[in-house]
This record gives sequence, structure tokens and C-alpha cells, in this order.
Amino acid sequence: MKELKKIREFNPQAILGKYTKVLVCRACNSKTLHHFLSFGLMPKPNGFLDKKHLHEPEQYYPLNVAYCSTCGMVQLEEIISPNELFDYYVYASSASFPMVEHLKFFASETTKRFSLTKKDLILDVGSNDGTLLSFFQQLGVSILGIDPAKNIAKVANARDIPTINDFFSQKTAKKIMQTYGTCKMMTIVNVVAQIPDWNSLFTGVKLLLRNDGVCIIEFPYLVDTLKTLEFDTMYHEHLSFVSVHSLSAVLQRHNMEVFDVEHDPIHGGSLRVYVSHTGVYTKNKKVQQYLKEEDVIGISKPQIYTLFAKKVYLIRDKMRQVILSLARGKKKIIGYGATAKGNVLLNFCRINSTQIGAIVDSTSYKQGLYTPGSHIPVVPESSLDELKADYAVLTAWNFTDAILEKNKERRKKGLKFIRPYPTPTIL
Ligand code: DWN
Repeated sequence: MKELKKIREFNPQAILGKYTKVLVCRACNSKTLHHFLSFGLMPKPNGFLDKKHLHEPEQYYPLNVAYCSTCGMVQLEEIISPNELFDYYVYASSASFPMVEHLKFFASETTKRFSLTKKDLILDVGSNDGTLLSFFQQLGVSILGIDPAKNIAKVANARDIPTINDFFSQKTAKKIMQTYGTCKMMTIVNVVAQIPDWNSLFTGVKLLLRNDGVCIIEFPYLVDTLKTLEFDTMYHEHLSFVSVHSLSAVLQRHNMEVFDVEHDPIHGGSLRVYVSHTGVYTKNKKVQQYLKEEDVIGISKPQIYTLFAKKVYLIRDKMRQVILSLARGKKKIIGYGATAKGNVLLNFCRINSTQIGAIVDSTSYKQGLYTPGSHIPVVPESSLDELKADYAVLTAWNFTDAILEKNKERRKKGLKFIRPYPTPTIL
């Protein structure tokens, strides 16, 4: 395969991993999918390596993106088995202070808005280390989590967050129903994009949601990604890039609907949609406004995607040129945040440990490991000063403000940051 030969010039250990081609739109079941962007072959986005495996074969997978001209869904054309991606997981919601604050506010606002009490069960799908549920627990709501990552579910249960270690599906929903009954609330936060079978997911939601129940789904918003050009959120964990149109298409088939929408700046721009059984709650007019804006932008038409792809390649080339010229100038460059998105950006730009000496990160599970493909060592954030870096690439650009604030003294002493989007900029 030509692609494999090319990637081996960057990473000689690259081998082709197993993947499945996706030929049907996940949201509306149509076959009107149109390819618009190729990243070539990519390693698993959170496939951090320990030292002893650094020189062993490393699996790569084609990363291609298509849009659906029927419902505006954007989705990957090849997917990796969820077990391979999520059995052991290094991302923890609690590792990012701004994320913890975001989830705390989410829990308090939701509890107030829907007057949740101990009598109400809330199920968090993809509950990770239980950070969101812990805030609902503190507010007196009955909680239950479900997460496929064995290591992370163990951490959640150890901190008294009851967590089922499994993928959420129609099958597991039936088991939850038999044991716990129906839920007043379900939360699906930064998870809906990771789930391959939306029919099974929403059949499970339909079964578990009480008649007056509310399912809150929060996800990075497709329209924001198209506007901000933050292409590195396109990776093998994110199978879908969701809009109100595409979500409404699948909900309709399950006799559910979006009755309210809120926008939030987190993760480069996210939507929080409120879903219920059809006809239970009065629809906020914002729902129609979002649908209209998506039509105006043309999320089911080729133009926006052709332009997006063109700009993505320009950003990639500029980012590579900035890093290579700093490295040639013997500048010390690090990464700030060992993120899945950062791994996509660095691999796409063919940047590795030759140019970037280390990536700092606050997550204990990632420290001491090496980034997938680019093989850059991940070191504790606390060791930042010892690195004596001149530049830090904001590989956690979604937390730029918090990171710049935290490092204002270091910036006064000369540390510069490189923000990749909307165009590589030195701050
Ligand atoms: O959907 C997903 C998002 C929500 O989180 C998952 N697919 C996996 C993950 O994606 P990511 O790895 O790109 O996530 P974050 O939230 O951008 O990761 C931020 C990373 O940066 C964490 O590893 C923690 C680290 N960090 C840090 O070291 N110092 C973050 C902040 C704010 C800091 O000050």
C-alpha cells in the first residue's frame, strides 16, 4: 500500500491495523456519503506507548472523512473496533481543571432546571472517572455510570461512583432497566461521537428514559469545527461530527426529539442538546434557529467541505514550516497537553521527537509514556521549568486561556506559545 510506504519514512514501525469500512450514514441510514478529507494513515489517537514497546510494530489506520448529503452528518469512513480504543483508556475528565469546572456547573444547572432529587436516577453514558456524577452525587441525586474502560471504571468505583464496566447499548440498557428501572435523566457528554451504532444507542435511551425523562447530549459542534478549522478533533475515537440535523434524523426514527439547545465554548465549541420522548416538552425556538443556520451554511452540500479541506492542508503545511524553522534555529520546543487531538496534529504535520523534546501533561496515566507515531516523551506538567523551553505548542488548544493564565509568569520570562488554529500563531 502506497500510504504505508509513505508513513514508514516517518515511522519505520508502522503496520496496517484492522479496520471496518463504513458505507452507510450513521444518522439517517442513507448511502449518500461523500469523501472530502484524507489524513492518510494515523496511529490510535490515545495509543500512548511505554518505552519497551517504542521500537515494536505500531498499528496505523486510514483516517478519511465524509459528509452525508441527505442529513449533513459528517463521519469517518473507516472505524477501529471500540474494544481496541476503549478497553484501557488514559484520558481522565478530572485531569483538566477547566473540564472539572465545566462539569460541576453542568451538574448544578441541570439539577436546578429539572429539580432533580434522590428519587431521580441519572445515568451517565461514558462516565469515565465519575467526575460529572460525583457532582450530581454531592447534590443528592441518585447516580449510575457506565464506561467500557476497565482501568477507568475501577477508579470511578473506588471513589464510590457506581459504574458498570461495559459499552452502553440496547443490550446493556435492558439489563440496567431490569436492575435499576427507568431514569429521570441520562447524560451523554463527549461520548455520542464515539459510539458507532446509533440505532442501538438510541433504542437503549428510548427504553431507559422515564416518560418525563430528559437525555442531555453534549458534543463538539460540527459547525464550530467547520468555522474554526480545528481539524485535529477528527480522529479514530470521534466517528461522528454532529449537528442538530444529524441528531434529529436518528431521534426521529426512535420517536424522540430535541426540545432545547445551548451552545458552550468548551472543546472549541460544543452544543448541549436536550432530548425527550416526542411531544413531552415544548420546543425552544432555538432548535429551529440552529437547524436553519445549518441549512444556510450548507452542511449537506459539497462547498463547505471542499473549502474546509483546502484550509486544513494549508494549516498543516504552515504548522510544519513554523516548527521546522524553529527547530532549525535550535529553539527548544515542547508540547503542552498530551492530547488525542495533539497526536493527530503532530502526526499529520510529520513532527516528532526530533523537533519536540517533550510534552507536559497533568494526567498521571500518561506521564512516562510516549505519544503515538511521533514518540515524544510525556512528562509531568510540574517539570515544565526544568525543560527550559523557548516554545510550547498548544496541543491542548481547547484550554488556551487557562494554560496561558497559568503560565503568565513564564511568558514574561520569554516562554512563547504556538496556537495552531485558525492559523498557526505565536503568542
Ligand atoms: O472526546 C474526548 C475529549 C473530551 O477528551 C476524548 N476523545 C479524549 C479527550 O481528548 P483530548 O485528549 O484531546 O482531551 P483534552 O481534554 O483536550 O485533554 C487535555 C489534556 O491536557 C489532558 O491530558 C490534561 C492536559 N492538561 C494539562 O496538562 N494542563 C490540561 C490542562 C488544562 C492543563 O492546564
